[in-house]
Amino acid sequence: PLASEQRLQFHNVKPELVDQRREILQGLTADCKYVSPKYFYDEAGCRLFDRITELEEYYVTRAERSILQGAGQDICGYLSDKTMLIEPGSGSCEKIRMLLAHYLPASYAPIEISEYYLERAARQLRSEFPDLTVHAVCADFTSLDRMPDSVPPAPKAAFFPGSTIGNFEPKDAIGLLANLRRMLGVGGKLLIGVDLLKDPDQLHAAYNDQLGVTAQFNLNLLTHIGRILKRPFNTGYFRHKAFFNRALSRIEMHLECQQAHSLEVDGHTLRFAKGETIHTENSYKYSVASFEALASKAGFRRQQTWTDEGRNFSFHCLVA
Ligand code: AVJ
Repeated sequence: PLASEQRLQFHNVKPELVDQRREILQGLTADCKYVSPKYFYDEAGCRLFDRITELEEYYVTRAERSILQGAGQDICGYLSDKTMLIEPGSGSCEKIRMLLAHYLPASYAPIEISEYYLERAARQLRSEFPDLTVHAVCADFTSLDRMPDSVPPAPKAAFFPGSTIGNFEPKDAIGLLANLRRMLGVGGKLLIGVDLLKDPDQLHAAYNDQLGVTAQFNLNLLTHIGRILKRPFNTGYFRHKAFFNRALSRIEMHLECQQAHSLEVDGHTLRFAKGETIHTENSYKYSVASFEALASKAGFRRQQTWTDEGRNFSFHCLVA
């Protein structure tokens, strides 16, 4: 048996600050300003997201949890205990526990951009599952096309819950899935959670909660990128805006500027007009058929699908 410290290894391939700055500035100087939703998740953002998952209106996490609770054993039947289970965007590693209750993979490799989330979650998990080998990878999974060399090679399966895939425009979602398929190899399994298309009022409410936690989560992105850019934003100049875009089958989140102003960053003048928005997130909603079509463009075949009782959420086993 491996010593305890060998059963938890950290692999750091975190993006450089200069690259993050460049990426953010590229979005803020575009005609339609945008920032990638990965910048929601600094320490404060991770905490706010955890609060979102507990909101009355936010059915997503509850619906997926009920699937994993009810069908966990069945789902694990599609996995082999000989594989390394990778999880892109593992966050607090909350959901993997529902699988670990039924089976132990050869190793578990959470991939998370937030060091804060990753460290805490990996240590916590190791203490709860002493027989689990964990390779914690601090990385931006959107630009990871293979595991770091320091991670030992192994046959792989992937766990990608939470409808994180919904954050990506179809062409990027296909690119991301195709990357995963390459990492998994032929016959590799991808267990993926996908939010389902539903009543627009229910969708609207889930991203415009009464307590305003989603608004805080959205505005916190400005605080986070202000820190990266070393140039604080006045969050008071912006307002949370979220709506369902029916034609594109997605929730859009924006930060709407309430007062014209400009900001000097790294020799760029960022001008914000009143009413102009920074697009911070898309959250695509699929049917089982539309998701199957997307996955097949990335070379995956749908093997099995589970949904919750309210048919709010879907969980699929795809095969590479
Ligand atoms: C983590 C991307 C699935 O799109 O519902 C929650 C993020 N944004 N409330 C989602 C989110 C606003 C969430 N995902």
